[in-house]
Amino acid sequence: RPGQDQWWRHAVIYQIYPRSFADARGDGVGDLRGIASRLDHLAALGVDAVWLSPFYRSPQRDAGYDVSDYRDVDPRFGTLEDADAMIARAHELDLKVIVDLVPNHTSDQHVWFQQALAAGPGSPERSRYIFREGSGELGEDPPNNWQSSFGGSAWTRVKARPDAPGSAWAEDGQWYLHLFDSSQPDLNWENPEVRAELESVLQFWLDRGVDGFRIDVAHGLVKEPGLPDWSGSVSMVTGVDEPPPEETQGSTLPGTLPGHPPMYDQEGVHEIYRSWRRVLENHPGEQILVAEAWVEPLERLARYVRSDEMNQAFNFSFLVTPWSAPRLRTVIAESYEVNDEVGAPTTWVLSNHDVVRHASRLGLAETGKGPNGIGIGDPQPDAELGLRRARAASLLMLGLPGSAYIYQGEELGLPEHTALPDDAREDPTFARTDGAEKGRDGCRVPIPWEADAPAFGFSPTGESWLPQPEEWSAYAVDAQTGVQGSTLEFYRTVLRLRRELVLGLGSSQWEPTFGDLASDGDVIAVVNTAEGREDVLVLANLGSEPVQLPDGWQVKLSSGPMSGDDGRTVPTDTAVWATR
Ligand code: ISL
Repeated sequence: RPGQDQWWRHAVIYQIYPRSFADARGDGVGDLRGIASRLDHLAALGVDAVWLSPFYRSPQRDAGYDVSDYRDVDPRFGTLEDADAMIARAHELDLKVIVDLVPNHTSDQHVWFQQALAAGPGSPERSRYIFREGSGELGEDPPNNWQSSFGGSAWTRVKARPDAPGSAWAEDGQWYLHLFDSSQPDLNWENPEVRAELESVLQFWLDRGVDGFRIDVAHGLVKEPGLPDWSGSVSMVTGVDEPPPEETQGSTLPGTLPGHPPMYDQEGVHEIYRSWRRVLENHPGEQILVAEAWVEPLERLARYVRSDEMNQAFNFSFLVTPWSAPRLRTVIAESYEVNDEVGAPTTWVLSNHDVVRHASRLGLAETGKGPNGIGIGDPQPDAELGLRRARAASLLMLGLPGSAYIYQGEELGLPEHTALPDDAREDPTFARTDGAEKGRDGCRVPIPWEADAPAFGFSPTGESWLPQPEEWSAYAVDAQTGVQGSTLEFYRTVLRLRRELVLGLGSSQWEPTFGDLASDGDVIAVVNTAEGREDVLVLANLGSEPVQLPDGWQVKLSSGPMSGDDGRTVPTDTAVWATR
């Protein structure tokens, strides 16, 4: 089958959030040795690859997305030797390893930023970042009105060094740009030194044997020249209905589009990734680049995925779509359409470390809101409804051709922790919005492994950097193992069948039997077909009425109990795989 040798075209990739996966050393923070010791769980689960959020040296102001040394492991997570051992263990288990690369910004503790502060305005050291004079008569206002994704201005003024009042630092008064926390200064990608350095970091991890990179904020590296004011939204780059003019397609010049945010999705980013793809291609084996880019519409996102650019991009359009059959059908159809054009598979994703876990998100009465900081807490999600829909959504996603991402704990049906005490929260969003946004800690709570152990087996000492809810013993891996109908056993079966049937590699068509239902109603019905194996009907009932499985199809697997005398009725909020 074409592409079968290209593992990433159909891979199921499991996201590990290192600080919350497994803590071998007992300090309450997960680490690389902990990960290595638990990889057999993932092999048994049946995934093809793992992606690890950053474990590099970092002051952890944004949980490691603030890197102070790209070529070292943070002591909280272990050592470079631990990283090597973890990669080796994964490969022994036939699991690929994708690491996170954070090229948009460094930590303010990175030696480059420290040098930039010391060297002062106009220096080559400052030109690795985006320093500007302030506006207003005395430069006392930020250079423009850009807002940080975490709240507040995207600019911070260089402060006087406390031990040297009146020093050159106090005088220079420049501001630096940070699209995220003030501890995450944005790099200047116009500077060739920045480009060379990050390519060398890619090479460093390729040489350590990794199989790919997830590129953080891949749409953010290049900014529109002049840094013009912007008052639109930046949570997802939208509003670009027109493809860019022909002459800017594939050009290396930053393109300016009307209604397009000046800090995201500029044309100039594509040249960077083409260059990276060449770095990967010059390395033996088949490593991949995955774009984390909150870009809509899907046509625009697909421009990151090309044979000479990224291999994949997270399909966040799918993730943010509420529980509505017509809307999901549209996104699914468009996902195939735009990706077919570039000859790449689409991806599917429902949860990650930045969004409310889908077992809770889908249990919210109001489903129209965005994924970040949605009204969790008010009203509280309906846990039972959320889990039922989450299992249905996962069965739908994993039955569709393309690669799929799952986030640690979703295989356990873990909900969002909605009752974290405020003083336990670490996400900078919470402080930067004065608590108006609760932040992303609720999806980052350490994993329960053993129902009866301290910290549910996350850590041998019972420590846990975020408190785990008491009722999580029921979600523990050991409590679900071997239990028929548990979410964990459900995922294991799903992934085994997906592999056996090679569902990731098929092509898809809407099931004609459903006629109007499939095109207008509350049912999503897709037939996943591929030469040399049986067709699989993937059907999800999102409506409030049960529906009958069409004639000629036999149930292979369902996300919840089927009903009807003959077991051929698909209840509401349930999905099913069926074969003829
Ligand atoms: O505002 C956004 C862009 O349009 C965000 O959606 C942004 O793309 C997203 O928050 C990026 O997230 C990633 O980078 C952050 C980090 O905090 C997240 O954990 C990471 O996934 C900064 O490195």
